[in-house]
Amino acid sequence: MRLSQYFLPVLKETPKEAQIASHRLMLRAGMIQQSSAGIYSWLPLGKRVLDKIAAIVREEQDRAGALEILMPTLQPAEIWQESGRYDDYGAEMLRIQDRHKRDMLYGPTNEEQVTDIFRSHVRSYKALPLNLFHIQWKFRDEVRPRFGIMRGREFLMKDAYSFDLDGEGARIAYNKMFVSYLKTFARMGLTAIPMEADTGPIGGDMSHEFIILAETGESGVYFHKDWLKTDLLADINYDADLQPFVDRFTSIYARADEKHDPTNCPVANDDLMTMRGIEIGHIFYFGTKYSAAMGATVSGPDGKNLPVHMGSYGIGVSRLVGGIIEASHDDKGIIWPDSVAPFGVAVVNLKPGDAICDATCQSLYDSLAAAGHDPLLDDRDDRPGAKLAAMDLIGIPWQIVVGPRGMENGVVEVKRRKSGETREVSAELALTMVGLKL
Ligand code: 5CA
Repeated sequence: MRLSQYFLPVLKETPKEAQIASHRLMLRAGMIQQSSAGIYSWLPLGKRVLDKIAAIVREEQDRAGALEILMPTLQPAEIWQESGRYDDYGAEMLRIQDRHKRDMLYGPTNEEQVTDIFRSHVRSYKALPLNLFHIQWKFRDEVRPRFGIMRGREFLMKDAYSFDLDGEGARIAYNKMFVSYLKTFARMGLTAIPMEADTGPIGGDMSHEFIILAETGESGVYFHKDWLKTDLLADINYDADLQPFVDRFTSIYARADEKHDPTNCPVANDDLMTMRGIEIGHIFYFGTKYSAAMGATVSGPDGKNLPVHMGSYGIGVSRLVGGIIEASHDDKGIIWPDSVAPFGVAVVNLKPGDAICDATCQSLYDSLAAAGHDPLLDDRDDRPGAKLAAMDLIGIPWQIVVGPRGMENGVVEVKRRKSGETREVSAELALTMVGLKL
């Protein structure tokens, strides 16, 4: 992508309305624009990051055996009346009437919708286990939308729904999602701690929130200090029994709760960490709550009809954009992990119009593009300082800076955004440094 032909409306001033770093930086880097309270447009740079995050989530859901579908944003009120949640959900639900005066709603979640799909088609336990997911916009009329896309009213969620014959099967499905979440977040450079949590309006018997630690987080979290020492990632095979692996994580005390109850805490005060965190995922096992209410039954091996056991598994895809920035930024701007960076490499031409600079930049750009590295070429006519500051602000992980002085000695400058390290090397070596196999 040539920056001269791109739409990157960066802001020089710090927007006053933004209270936390990720919101400030997303506005300054031209990633989003507010449309109304808690509702945002995604501009080209923001959209690229959102898509990269969604792609990682999708890949890891696939690996864990979940099947992708796409359910609508608008749902009929009837299925929510069947489950009993139409009235319970209250003012958070955006209710709409169509021209025929039919009651509809903009989905805050999809348990009812997916249960309706299931009961229309599945009759026998032989079709189980089944896990269906989608990545779709949700609407919740939050009392206090804030922190930009972090607590929006409209937001992008991955939600998966598992169907099993019994509690034991459901436990296996839950464990698969549990493990896939750890993998998903690790691929984005995040350490997410699974914490026992309340089930809220989704309901159910068992639930874990996946939380990344951040001072600006909205959740109060309590955990044993040993958590900070755990080796979080192990290579895991989904065919194996995942229970011992999951037990290893859940055996160390960690709880997401607004109020800590010291009388009920198994951890001694000296070992307890009290912090704040951002909830980026939440998984639930709720048994037959929806299947029993909505008649989603299958015939078991003995021919008896039984309601299926279900779980639901959410990831805040749009919230993750903010969460990753909270976890990875400095006073100059965003520091994207390579896996979700909007562009993997920026080639910065400090003197567009200079024949040697132009030719070197073009050749670097072509090689990077041919190798699939998502390069961004800053070919704008602007002050060198402003151009370098913009690349740091938008957080490009590798930057290759080409200027007339370096060119006299046949070198370009390679900069790693994360460490700030720079090296003067030949254009060829620069390509190897950013990961090109020459
Ligand atoms: N049906 C279940 C699981 S699929 C569910 O809705 N769970 S949830 O309510 O916990 O939401 C799942 C994830 O969506 C949360 O972990 C959070 O990361 C994200 N999320 C929830 N509310 C918002 C919001 N207002 N803005 C941005 N992200 C949100």
